[in-house]
Amino acid sequence: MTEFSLASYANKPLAECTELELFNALLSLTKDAAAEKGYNQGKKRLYYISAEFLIGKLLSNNLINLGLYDQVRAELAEAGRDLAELEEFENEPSLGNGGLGRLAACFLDSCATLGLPASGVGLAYHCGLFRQSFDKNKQYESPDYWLRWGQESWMRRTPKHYTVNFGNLSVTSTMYQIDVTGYHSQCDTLNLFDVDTVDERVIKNRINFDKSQVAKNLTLFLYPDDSDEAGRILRVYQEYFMVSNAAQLMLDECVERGSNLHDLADYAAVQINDTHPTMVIPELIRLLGERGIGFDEAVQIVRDTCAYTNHTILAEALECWPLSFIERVAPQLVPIIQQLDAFVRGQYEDDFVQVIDQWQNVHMANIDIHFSHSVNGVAALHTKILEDSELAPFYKIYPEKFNNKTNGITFRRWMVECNPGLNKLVSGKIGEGWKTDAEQLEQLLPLADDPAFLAQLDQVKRTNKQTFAAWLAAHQGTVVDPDSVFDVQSKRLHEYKRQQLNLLWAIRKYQRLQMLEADELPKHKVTVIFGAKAAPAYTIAKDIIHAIICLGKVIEADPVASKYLQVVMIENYNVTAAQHLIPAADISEQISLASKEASGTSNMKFMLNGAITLGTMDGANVEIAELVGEDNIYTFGDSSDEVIARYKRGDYNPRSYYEKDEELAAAVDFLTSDAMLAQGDATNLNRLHDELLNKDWFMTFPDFADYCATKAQVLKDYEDREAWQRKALVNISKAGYFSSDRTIAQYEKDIWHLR
Ligand code: B1H
Repeated sequence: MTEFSLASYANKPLAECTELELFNALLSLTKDAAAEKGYNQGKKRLYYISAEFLIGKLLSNNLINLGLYDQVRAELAEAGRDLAELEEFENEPSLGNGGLGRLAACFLDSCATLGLPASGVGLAYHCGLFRQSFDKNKQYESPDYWLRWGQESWMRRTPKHYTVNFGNLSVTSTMYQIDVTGYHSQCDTLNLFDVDTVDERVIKNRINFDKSQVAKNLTLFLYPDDSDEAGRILRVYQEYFMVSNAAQLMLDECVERGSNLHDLADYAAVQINDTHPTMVIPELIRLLGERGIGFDEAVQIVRDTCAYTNHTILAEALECWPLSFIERVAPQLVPIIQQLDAFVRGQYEDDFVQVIDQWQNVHMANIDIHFSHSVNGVAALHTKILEDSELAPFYKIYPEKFNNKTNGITFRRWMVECNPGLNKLVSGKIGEGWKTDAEQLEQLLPLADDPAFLAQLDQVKRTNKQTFAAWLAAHQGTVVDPDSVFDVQSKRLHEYKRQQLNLLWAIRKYQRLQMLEADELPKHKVTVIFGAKAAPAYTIAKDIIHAIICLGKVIEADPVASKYLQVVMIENYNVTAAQHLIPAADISEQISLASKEASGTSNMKFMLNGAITLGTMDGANVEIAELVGEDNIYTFGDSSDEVIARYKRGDYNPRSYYEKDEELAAAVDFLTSDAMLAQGDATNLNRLHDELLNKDWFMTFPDFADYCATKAQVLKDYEDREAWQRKALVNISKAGYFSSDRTIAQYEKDIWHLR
């Protein structure tokens, strides 16, 4: 084992280095240390293909996983330098939108740690998810140039190039690699493809995107969901570019490892992360054909190799591309997709399961389900809904393909790295074993009756709240009170996630505060903290952000209410912000409309960090509730069965709730009150008001009363600090199930069989 010393990677004394010089020295050091650990290898390899890998900052994560964190920090400190300063300096690679992308990153961490030979395969976006800024209480987007500042060196350019043929042009790709360090284990790699012709100067004149510019645009941007029409075809180009590279890489590597291609499934497992990589199926069939394998056998080989994960039941997220798009982007796939369609038509009559519909649209998920050997949902309830309703006709045909893999998170990033105080407290009691065997956290359970330990837990939370408050003040100049209750909802802004329900609660709370007598005022101030980006073209989501920020200003200006309530919106919420925020949270808001949130993963992160869930029985909340028991979680609202039945009946009328519940009506109407209009824009506020009153597609009104009553109970219970920390302790000790190590072990055992 080499002794790694940072000083030997800098060409001057550490004390005299610029931040860039120090950062680059750290990069070289971690790369060498990773190379020395070596890479997981084996006959069969996993190719996890995903349009998103939301890896977040890598510096501390790599140092921790390589076992170098303490040593490097000490060496820096000796030279009067601070690792935290370099953590700030690093740009976050935001190569994903939200949970789906972050899940892919957690999975790679767990694969490496478990010693599974795995490659992530995706795109080297020049700009990650847009940067969000607020101006006039509204969201603005700007390009995220994460590769500036010398950080490109996390990505190593490799000599691997492939030719990808589009209908109207042919491009040469370059593969870049990022080391995925496992925790005290060997490494895996994340392979990201790019083309050298991409031209960042295109950004200025993007408005008139024209297809002759594909070579300049291809990997420029990560696509935010709900993007505009004009960008949709570029998305198909991206997808084909991604999977063609993935397929070529995989076939090359498998042949190198000894495959004759007929036995491909003994050499490779492909996990298709949502429908974005679906074209890998026809592409593999095509490439196997070029290498002399007949269609029927190729279909069977590909089916044995590929597995598909579904991440959502929202209809608008299920990809469906006009065949004419594919004709333009990858005409060579069209006859194959037509053959797959004919194959299905020959066997099944049901329109629902066809590959190409009567309007010549290609249903990507249908290709995945017919031509892979495994279809999984991401939480128990989600998988059940897929089987019983959403994909029921498929479940009837292929019951053996369906399985559940409840999501997980890596505890190395989501506790060891982001919550050093809790890490120390926990490890001091039960040792370090839980970091790779998360169920060991259960050993904390007996401490539920140890008031001294609960007090220490309280102290850790209090310190984290202070640290977060300092970060927020530096980050955006917002001051929050660490003695208040931190009530947090952070996730992408989407109507189904129902930030608007929380917003209505905050309005109601504000209205009540205005009516209370001095002796009735609450003990603890509540700080409602939101963190959320809205897709640039998602109008109502942006209206909700606008309303939240406006409400924050209204309350701030009120001398009495502002002592008891604050509403804050974090600017540019990303993985980095999450790592600051989650350890500081008291309440974890997981209030999606039941049946709509496939799993959620922030719910797991909050739980692990000792926040108490206030949530609907949706996604993985259901499993959290089962694990911690009803005393240690607050649930409310209609069940998924009730919601699904109400959608089926089609008789939901928000006005009937509005007319029956005066407080609800007052809260809704406050959106367009003079106080709000003085802060905000009438167009946005009126639109949101009307949307809720006339549509409320995600049914906030039926859950409003129960949500308010439950939240009142949460805040009441918060006053008994010891009882509260007991709940927190139970949550932490039961979080082990949600380690992505467990999830990955199940994928390995049930689907991949790499070993
Ligand atoms: C999830 C997406 C998603 N499900 C389309 N689906 C996208 C779909 O850019 N697009 O086109 C981007 C993302 N993301 C999330 O996956 C679920 O909503 C969460 O509930 C789940 O926890 C997460 C990981 O499984």
